[in-house]
Amino acid sequence: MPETRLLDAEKIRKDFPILKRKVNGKPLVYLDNAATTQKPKVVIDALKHYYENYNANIHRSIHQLGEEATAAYELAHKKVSDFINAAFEEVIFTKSTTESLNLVAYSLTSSLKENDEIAISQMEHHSNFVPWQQLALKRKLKLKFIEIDSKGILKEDSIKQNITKKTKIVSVTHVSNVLGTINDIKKIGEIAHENNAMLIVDSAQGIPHIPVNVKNIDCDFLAFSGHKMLGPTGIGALYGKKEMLEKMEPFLYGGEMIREVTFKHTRFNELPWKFEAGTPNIAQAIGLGTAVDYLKKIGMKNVMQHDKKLTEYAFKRLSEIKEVEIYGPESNKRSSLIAFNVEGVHAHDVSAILDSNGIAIRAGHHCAMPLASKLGIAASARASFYVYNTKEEIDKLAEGIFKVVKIFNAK
Ligand code: C6P
Repeated sequence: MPETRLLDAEKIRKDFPILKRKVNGKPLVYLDNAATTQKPKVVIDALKHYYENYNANIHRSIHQLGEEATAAYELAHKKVSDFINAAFEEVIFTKSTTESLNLVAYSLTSSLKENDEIAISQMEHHSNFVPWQQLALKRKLKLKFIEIDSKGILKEDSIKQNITKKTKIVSVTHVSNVLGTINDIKKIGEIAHENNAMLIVDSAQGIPHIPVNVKNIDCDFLAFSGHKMLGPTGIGALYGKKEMLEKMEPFLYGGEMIREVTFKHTRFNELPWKFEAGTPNIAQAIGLGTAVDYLKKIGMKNVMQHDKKLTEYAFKRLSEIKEVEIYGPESNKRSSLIAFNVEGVHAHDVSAILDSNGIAIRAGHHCAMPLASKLGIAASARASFYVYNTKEEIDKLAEGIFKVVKIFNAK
């Protein structure tokens, strides 16, 4: 299908069985897509079809079912690597972004020495924060933080100050799951590479909404989760440049990741299997491949345009409510989510009242506690959008927030 076709959210909604349900007697308005997205019927069917027709372990059994499962699993690998313009051997399936980032952090441990520096940013999710913090503590490394400005954008001078010749690793989020900020990862990568540091990108909130070409970004590693891009839970991926992955130690040892084992030594398998020890999440991988097909059919440029338009509209509607404080940059500099607070009302109460109206959002620290402390808040409410959301749903969100203001008589 050509990329120029406009995205028809009403038509897309019909592919998602869950969107027909009611919550608290009201039609479900699902605006918690940054936490996880809903699944189209084709993805649900792919899982069912695998279990009902060719459930078997992969890369082991020579029988018919084993051959079919192996072929489907490898096809899913190909679809995901093509989706981000990577080579087949450069994409490792993991269970999530979290596991992907931990894999890199553990596997790079032996290449780091005391006083080496790692630069992350103040807006990182715990998944791209705690692994580096713990690694720094264990190996006596220095962890540096690229600062954000008052609009929630990474400060250019702080990027330059914190990435120096001492820096070995720069690991930043593509899109903040709280501020919505889209970071210029290509530019950060250029600065990292000028200093001989590697760039790791947490694209958990990027890939679902923005066309990603790893060769163009020139990142060394990039992590993402299937469940935030219409795929099942339990499947994620790590892209790594081939030369990097070849040098790296395996993260897990066991079956599948070996070529030969003797009583004395082990020879590891070729990429990407060297990093996929044990029986993988086969059904989930196949489901992710189907989700990628679905997104490609819509066209990622259309996805991005739709999400951008909705976010701009939501930003405008929420900005009209004087009791609402929005965190992060202007709508044209952010991806498809808006975190906010209603004056005098705890975010959990905002969420509970919206839920009673069938509207699902997230409230809390969003697994980014250092960022919350930087913003001077304990929690925020967050609405996040995807391909099946409509302007009418944003209007319902705005009406719901007006109700919150009325109930709490916030000033
Ligand atoms: N953020 C949110 O509601 P996992 O849980 O491994 O699939 O993804 C982790 C992760 C990493 N980085 C970013 C930027 C993320 O947003 C997330 C997941 C969800 O914001 C759940 S905490």
